[in-house]
Amino acid sequence: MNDDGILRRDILGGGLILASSALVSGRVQAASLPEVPIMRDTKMQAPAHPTSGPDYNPVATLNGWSLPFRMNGDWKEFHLLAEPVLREIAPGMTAHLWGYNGQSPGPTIEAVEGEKVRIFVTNHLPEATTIHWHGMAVPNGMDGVTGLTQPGIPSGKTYVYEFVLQRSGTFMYHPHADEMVQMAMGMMGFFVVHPRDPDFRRVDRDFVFLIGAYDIEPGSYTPKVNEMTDFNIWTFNSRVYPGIDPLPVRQGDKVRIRYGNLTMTNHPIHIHGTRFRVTGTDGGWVDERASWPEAAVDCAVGQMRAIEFTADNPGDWAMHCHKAHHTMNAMGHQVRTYIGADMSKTAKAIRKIAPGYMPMGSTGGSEMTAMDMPLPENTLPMMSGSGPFGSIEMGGMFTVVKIRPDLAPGDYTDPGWYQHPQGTVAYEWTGAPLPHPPKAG
Ligand SMILES: [Cu+2]
Repeated sequence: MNDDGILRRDILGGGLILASSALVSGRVQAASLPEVPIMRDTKMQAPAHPTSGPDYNPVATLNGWSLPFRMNGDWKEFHLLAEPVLREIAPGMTAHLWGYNGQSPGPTIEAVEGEKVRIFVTNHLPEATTIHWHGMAVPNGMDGVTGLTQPGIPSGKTYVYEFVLQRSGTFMYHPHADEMVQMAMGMMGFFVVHPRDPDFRRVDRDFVFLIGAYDIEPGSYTPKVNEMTDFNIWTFNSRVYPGIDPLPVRQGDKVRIRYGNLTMTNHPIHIHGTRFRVTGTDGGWVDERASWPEAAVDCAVGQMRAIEFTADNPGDWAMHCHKAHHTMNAMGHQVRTYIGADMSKTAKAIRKIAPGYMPMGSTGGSEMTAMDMPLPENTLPMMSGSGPFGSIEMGGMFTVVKIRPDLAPGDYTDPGWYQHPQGTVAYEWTGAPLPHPPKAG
């Protein structure tokens, strides 16, 4: 118990996170606040089946976790703590964000269609906040819009939201209070309402993540909250590649991936090596006969998409936003293009007045990854991450779906790099070359 009267409990990574649901239950506790579970581990916590309340197939949150709950009679009770957090964006860079229960985004809330939920929200931010339950049919006074449906929750106070989950699907939560600032600081989370019948649209693995964007100047720690278009940190769950968890999948598994977009622009999410079907939106499940095939699907601002596929093709398959600038970290967009230009004389002249000056690649951008340029404190190279064949030349919204025949059911540990069967990797032509190879530079 802290001096503010709130019981916090740090949940250690790797544990069974729903264990606390059994800790406190029954009407005896009706008058007390549920404890506030806190997570600081940045690795995905393996999905844990509920030990109380109705059964469901839990989701896996990339670089995140699901919020433990307690049953109080037939009410499922959660406690969200809005607070400043430290979020490692990727090894080498940490940001000062605002979030919930130790992290940005906040923990995923999971419950079941028809359940009564009671969500305590304590505000430890320096200003008022609320929570809006995006996409959910709640009583109007539970909708969380400051001034319209409730007063803002003042700093230091706790408000209670109570509603019945009307339909299953994929939802989000975020503040509707000083929205531009609070969302630019990372306040958001997923709310998954599972179907009453656990066999309805059942899959073997169900991943969730939120798409976010920040403008954090190299060398600084806090996002510039007034930025409208020129962001430099493009994230899945407030992480960038190579800090984003891979998605380990067992060959033959039915896989669902759900994502929501709370940035200022749209993000076409693309997965290599498979085609998937779009099976859900903010509006609910897409009727199976109406779901449509895609290999990339755009997610507009304030939308969610659920996609599904059968993992029949083993390998390491890239999954990324298809906007090329969104798979880069901390890049300056004012840099001039010198492809095809001989910059050696110019660079020499400029170095006389600006020692260390280096023009951006005259053979393209890849040489930037090889150049190990000195970086200011607390930032990341534009592109990084090395794979079995060298630099992956990616950052930002990029990760890998790792489909393996030998993965155990329910095993979410990173299986390492794919071992390609002999004769299945692109190879160099060693016969007679073209007579005039292109000249570099
Ligand atoms: Cu994007």
